[in-house]
Amino acid sequence: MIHIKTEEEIQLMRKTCRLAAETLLTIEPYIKPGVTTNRLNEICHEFIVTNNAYPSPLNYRGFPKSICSSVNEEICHGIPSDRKLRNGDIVNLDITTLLDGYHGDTNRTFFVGAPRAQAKRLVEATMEALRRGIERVRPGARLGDIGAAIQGYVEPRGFSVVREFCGHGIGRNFHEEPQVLHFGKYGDGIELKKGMIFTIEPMINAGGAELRILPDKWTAVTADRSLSAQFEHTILVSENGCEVLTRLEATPF
Ligand code: EYF
Ligand code: CO
Ligand code: CO
Repeated sequence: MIHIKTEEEIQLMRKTCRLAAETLLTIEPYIKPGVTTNRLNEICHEFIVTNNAYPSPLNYRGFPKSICSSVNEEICHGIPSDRKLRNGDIVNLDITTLLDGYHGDTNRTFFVGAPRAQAKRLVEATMEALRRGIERVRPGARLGDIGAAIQGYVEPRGFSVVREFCGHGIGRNFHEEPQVLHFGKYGDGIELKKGMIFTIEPMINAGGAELRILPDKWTAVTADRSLSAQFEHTILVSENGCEVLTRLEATPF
């Protein structure tokens, strides 16, 4: 069952989503060659708990850290570690906050130092794919419209859409119905209704779509070890369109 949020719940979702977005903004200046992903995890953890919230990934289904950090060929659910980021890497930081009983979820892929041309193309295409998915969200549209817009943008550019992970409803639970696929056909799937809240979080690979899970049992990587990028927002279906709850005025996307 898809939960339609009340006005009171929407207010609480706005607060937790703003905090998740502010965490991403706060961490950005620390993303430099030489920093470890453990240090980025610590800074995000401190910021979240200082704001009276809890980092939702920590202990979620046994996940050991407060954020996910996925570098280069890592698609998602990378575990922060003592790995030092290097000039030319790309790193996705995925932040989810639990504030006053509600979860807000957002992520973005950052350049570490100077990006290589292929990484820049992939990251910019992934950001644009999310923007095109969001553009489809309004009452009366279908879930398939979102996936079709994303797939239709990235595949002609030679990139591929990861199939195994999807966006999700969110609210009192980190993961709720519906599942939001990042591929599909226009007109397919359930109809979007005012008051639904879900994430869109396309994972786009520079090579093939296939993935492997590393022996740590969490980290998904591209099977061909090509680069992978991701961006995520939490979205409210509003009267005439949508409200991107994790977008800040200061954030360029
Ligand atoms: C097979 C986890 C469970 N799952 C999802 C648990 O929606 C997310 N990000 O946008 C999201 C974040 C995390 C997450 C962090 C930990 N988990 C990971 C991998 C497999 C799995 O169960
Ligand atoms: Co996320
Ligand atoms: Co998510």
